[in-house]
Amino acid sequence: MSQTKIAIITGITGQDGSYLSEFLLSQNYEVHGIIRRTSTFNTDRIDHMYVDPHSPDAKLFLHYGDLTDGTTLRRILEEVKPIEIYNLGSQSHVRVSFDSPEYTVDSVGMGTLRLLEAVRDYQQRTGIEVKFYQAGSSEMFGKVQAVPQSETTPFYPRSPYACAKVYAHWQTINYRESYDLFACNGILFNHESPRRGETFVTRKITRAVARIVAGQQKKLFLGNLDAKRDWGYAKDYVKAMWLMLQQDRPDDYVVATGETHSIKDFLELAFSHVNLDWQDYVAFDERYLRPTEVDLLIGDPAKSEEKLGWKRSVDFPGLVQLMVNADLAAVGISNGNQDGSEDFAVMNRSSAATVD
Ligand code: NAP
Ligand code: F7E
Repeated sequence: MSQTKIAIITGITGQDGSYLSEFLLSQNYEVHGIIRRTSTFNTDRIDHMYVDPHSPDAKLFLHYGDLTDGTTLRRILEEVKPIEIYNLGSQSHVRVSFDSPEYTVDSVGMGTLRLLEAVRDYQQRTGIEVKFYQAGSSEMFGKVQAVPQSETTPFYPRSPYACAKVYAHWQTINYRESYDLFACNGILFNHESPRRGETFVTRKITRAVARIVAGQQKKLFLGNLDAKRDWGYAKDYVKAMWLMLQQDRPDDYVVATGETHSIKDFLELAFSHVNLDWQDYVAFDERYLRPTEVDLLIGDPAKSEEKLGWKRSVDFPGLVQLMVNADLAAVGISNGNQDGSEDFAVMNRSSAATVD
């Protein structure tokens, strides 16, 4: 009988953590997620997968922990004995990282170091290999030094978040080279979905479109509309994380679509999907500007496509449509297109408050 494959995911309650859990469960893994204790439930995105741990069918287990708490990370590693760790936990909002730089750097930078140290000690003591995935970001390219950006493009981070991700990136490489860890950096460009946090620009737009159609919102306040991003579908991107850990040798990979679009392009597609003109609804608010902006991101996915056999399944218009459709479903409007409807079941929480 083959041994159960066990994985730990930090950040399991986030967008990517939820899709990765679904994917690993579909590959017959036992999945252990690290969650933060909060005064209200923060498990909406994973509740549909959760089975009472007393049941013999349980394959998803949750442990309280935090990337700022190294002792607990070590304890969970010792208890769970994983073969793979996916480090997705982070304060991931770039604008917020300017407001809370110390906490951002602690969770993103030091958090990664704490986890790497735990893996190093566990592996050296037991001789058991634990493969490690680090959730790197296209934000590390910041003020871009080449177009498109690939694995060899120099970093120029432009936020506390991006600086911390660069630190985590190099620590991951350093642990690979110093201690022979199977540690990989995914350099993932923006990836979105109906499960995207409501304060990231894509979801803020698609949620506003649905609420405007439903008569629940009149205006959408945004910052810089000229920035360009390489946007893909999150469900596609978590497969690339897993593929990296299935290779013979650890390495670093860019995951992207190879296309770039502005916020205006996204607005145009999202509003026209419901026959509205975005210019009638969008207003400027300077509080959404950042002290330093990342103007243009476009990734070169050639290495991932060639070495991992990875390919995106959803194009830019398809992504916008499935996000708008899921948010329409969340306010009780069906436009006949079921794209994204399975995510409506997961994200059925249309708060009365306008979140921005
Ligand atoms: P997300 O939706 O913001 O989820 C972040 C997760 O990290 C949540 O589960 C959150 O828990 C958890 N977390 C936050 N602080 C933590 C801490 N101190 N200790 C432990 N867990 C903590 O982010 P995502 O979009 O899924 O992204 C996943 C990872 O990829 C992140 O590291 C992000 O920086 C990185 N990344 C994302 C993108 C993208 O476009 N989505 C691109 C490149 C890289 P709560 O639910 O309790 O808040
Ligand atoms: O901003 C502009 C904003 O917050 C995109 C994270 O997952 O991807 C994400 O970071 C652009 C920026 O994502 C608003 O100025 C305009 O130029 O959706 P975002 P991000 O900063 O690209 C990377 C890859 C990550 O790693 C991060 O974790 O949109 N923008 N008006 C706005 N952005 C927001 N949030 N809100 C606005 O009102």
